[in-house]
Amino acid sequence: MAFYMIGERINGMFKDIGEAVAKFDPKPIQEWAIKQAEAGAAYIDINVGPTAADRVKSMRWMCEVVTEVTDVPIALDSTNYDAIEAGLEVCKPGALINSCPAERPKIERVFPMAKKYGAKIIGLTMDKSGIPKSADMRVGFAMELVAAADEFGLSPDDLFIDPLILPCNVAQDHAPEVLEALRQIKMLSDPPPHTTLGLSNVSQGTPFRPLINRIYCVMAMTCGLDSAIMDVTDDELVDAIATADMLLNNAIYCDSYAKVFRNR
Ligand code: THG
Repeated sequence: MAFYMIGERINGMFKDIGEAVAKFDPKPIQEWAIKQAEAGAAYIDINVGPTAADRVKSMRWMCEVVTEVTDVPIALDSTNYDAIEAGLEVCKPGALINSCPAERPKIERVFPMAKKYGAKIIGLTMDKSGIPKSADMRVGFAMELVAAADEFGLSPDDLFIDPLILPCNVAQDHAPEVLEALRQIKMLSDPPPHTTLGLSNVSQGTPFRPLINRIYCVMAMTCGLDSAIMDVTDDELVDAIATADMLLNNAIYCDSYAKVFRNR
């Protein structure tokens, strides 16, 4: 089991990217694509952000400009499935759809689309009524998503389950529930689905962001986390992941294991 780092930085919520999307200026987007690829990102997340005028047009354009500068596959981050499909049309097979909740009409739109374009899916452990608190309810939604993958002809390797971490300053009680959900999600099927988190969510609004991200990531890895949408340019976070991966015996020890992880 290798750990997949998903670069979070090409998101219109960041000022430089939001401005680039508004002006259709490819430069900051391509610079961040190259920087995250060099840092070892397995996927580059693309989110047009909250202010994009036309999400379909912006997503297609952002995918095109990223594809021009790197072969690293794209994670299409949107709740607008027309925008995701527009992106898939210009991406190579092997993209990641971010994301689909455990809700029937949405599953019926997204899962066949993944099959058609040879994409993988991040499935969210939530439905119309929002994000549940308990591990048990998160696992229940994960079960529905694992069953849906089988129904639509996708393998567990095509599915990443995201049990949805929230900021610890406002939803502290969710953090241990997410860890327990991760443990159980890894027992739902054999082979199990992948797991992921929007890691930076956990520290939003706190003054100790890198420390909280790094500690929670390692804790979650011991519970079965095998990917994260994260700041791949945070060297201390990447080194912590490389070390945890080695100590979990997922990667063979060598004196330069952290370097090997980054250059893999
Ligand atoms: N699950 C899935 N996808 C996701 C999330 C998730 N995509 C979006 C998000 N959550 C993960 N990506 C980010 C990107 C940035 C930040 C947090 C999560 C972040 N941004 C700064 C902030 O809000 O403070 C912005 C700072 C700035 O403006 O410069 O923290 O959970 N599947």
